[in-house]
Amino acid sequence: MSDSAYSLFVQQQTDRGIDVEQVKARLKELKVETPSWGYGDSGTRFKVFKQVGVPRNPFEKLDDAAQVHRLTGICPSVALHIPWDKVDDYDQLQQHAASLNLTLGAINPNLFQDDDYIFGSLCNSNPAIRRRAVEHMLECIEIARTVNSSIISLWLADGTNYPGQDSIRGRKHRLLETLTEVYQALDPNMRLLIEYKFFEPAFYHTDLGDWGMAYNMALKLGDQAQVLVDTGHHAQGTNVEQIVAYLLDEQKLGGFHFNNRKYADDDLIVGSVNPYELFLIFYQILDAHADANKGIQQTAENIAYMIDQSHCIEPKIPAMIRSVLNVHTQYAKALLINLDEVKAAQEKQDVLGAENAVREAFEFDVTPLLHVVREEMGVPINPMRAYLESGYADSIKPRGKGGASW
Ligand code: RM4
Ligand code: MN
Ligand code: MN
Repeated sequence: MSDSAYSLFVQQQTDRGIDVEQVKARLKELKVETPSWGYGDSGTRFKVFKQVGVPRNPFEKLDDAAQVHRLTGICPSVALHIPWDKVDDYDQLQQHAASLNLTLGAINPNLFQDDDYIFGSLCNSNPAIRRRAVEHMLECIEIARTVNSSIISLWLADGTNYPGQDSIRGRKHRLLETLTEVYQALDPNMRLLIEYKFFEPAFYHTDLGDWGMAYNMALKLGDQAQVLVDTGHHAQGTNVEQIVAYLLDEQKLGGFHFNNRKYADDDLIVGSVNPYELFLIFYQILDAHADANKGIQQTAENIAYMIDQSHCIEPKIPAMIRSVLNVHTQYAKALLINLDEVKAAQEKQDVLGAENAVREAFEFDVTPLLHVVREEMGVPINPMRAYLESGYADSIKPRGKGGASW
């Protein structure tokens, strides 16, 4: 990247009233957690295509995640899914992470792959099965304690397939009861992030079907419970940015699962289908960050950015790098929005002026900026190329085929 491209960029942004040094600082501070399961084999309900070199255990998943962090500099933590990442000794797993310059992040309970859960887990009408589900959540809290993680990230697959199959209200009551027990077991530094999704695996109703249901549950539980927005978990056309803004304003937005969708819960590479949506999400976050209300500001600051991605056909490590780079790029663009200019246009009810002030930032090429940021962070200016040239993909081939999969 030529110095002149960067100088031109700085000049341009300074003229627009943007403090580039501040933008750089924000870009260096961003942290995006990658999911352990994104490194394993995954697929659709039709087929899991096995790839060569896929990690055979959680330790190797961390080895791969470490590559992503080494090259991008912004992915220092890895989310675990239990029991997919169950090990005998979590201290050992944490030490392995530390040796790779990583920490262990959100603990994701799995309440959907046990035969007992055919009619649900925390909402099941059978108290013995509800008990089992609560015990699993408590086990996850214990694991979080051991590995020094402060986030329990719950996605609940519960629901029904047919009208009348179970009492929707009854299930709602059971959920509040079971989650209350879970909530009470949290340490004071822990957060329970509640994720919603409108369908699948249940097809008639889902017990946490949308953000309002997750919000209501989080509100009833208390301050340590917040909503997690998985960007792929909305019906076609949903305005995800509005949900983000609303939850921020209520100080109930806890985190994200970034991915992209075209049709369903596709778990595609972040920003691959709709980068503008990602940009607009960051716009709402930055707007909340600049709010005079301290609580809203802090909520925006404490958002846990996580990727939830599954790779059916693409090589996993570069796909994850691509997602991380796309997040960084859209965040960089959003940081170029002149919020004062937007506000001034809003005050004049200048529709086109306001829209322009937002979109204009999206249209800048932030490549020179990101190159300088990476240079200063001591990571390769082109992490993808660096990965492809590193020989790492060859080095993991001896792992063979048939590694970890869900
Ligand atoms: C779900 C949801 C969860 C993730 C699982 C694998 O659809 O997005 O967050 O843990 O998939
Ligand atoms: Mn998710
Ligand atoms: Mn999902």
